[in-house]
Amino acid sequence: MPTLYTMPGTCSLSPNIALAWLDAPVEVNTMAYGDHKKDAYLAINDKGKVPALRFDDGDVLTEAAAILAWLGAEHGSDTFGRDTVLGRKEAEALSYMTSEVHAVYGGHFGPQNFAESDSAIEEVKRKTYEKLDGHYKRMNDILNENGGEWYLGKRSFADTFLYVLCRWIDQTPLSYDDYPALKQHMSNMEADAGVQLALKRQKMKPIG
Ligand SMILES: N[C@@H](CCC(=O)N[C@@H](CS)C(=O)NCC(=O)O)C(=O)O
Repeated sequence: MPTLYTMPGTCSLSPNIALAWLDAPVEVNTMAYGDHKKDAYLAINDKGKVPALRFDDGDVLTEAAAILAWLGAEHGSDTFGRDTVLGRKEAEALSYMTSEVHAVYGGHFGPQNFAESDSAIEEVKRKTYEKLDGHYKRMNDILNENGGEWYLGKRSFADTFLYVLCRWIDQTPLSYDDYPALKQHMSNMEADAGVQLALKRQKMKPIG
């Protein structure tokens, strides 16, 4: 059986929720924070990041959007990863969330990777929160335009990654009050049995 490697608090929660929704035969290995930089895991994913999906033959798939695409193709029904309008929009949303929105969080989690002096680091952080605010407003609008329950109007893997991104708002100076549809989406997700199972497997608690 393939193994999904996760760590508490991380974006690997997204494929973990997807596994729960599909009831897919994949084992979840939740590592302690720090194990992702140890030799045993670096031999699996030399990027030292989660998620990673290791297959029985030793092949490893990294990148959340790619893992979700594989899950949809291998274990999904008509709503996950198929060539429908929803499937196309799901791929678009996941690319946007992982490569645009998640990437901006580099300026929050590691501003020292972008600047050296204290004042420059402060500037990086200020610009990071400005950019994130723009992304959250855009996602809040999209959610509203699609009826407010699911990001694309119907449940998709985009909801799993949106939930991860919304949890992180809590760690920034941004306020949930500015994104009411996203706040409601978080509560809806936390009422879902699959989300609750994934949180438990990843040693995390609901926050909405
Ligand atoms: N582009 C990757 C990003 C993966 C990533 O940044 N994972 C974070 C957790 S959300 C991580 O493992 N960080 C640990 C580190 O960089 O030390 C993806 O979409 O899967």
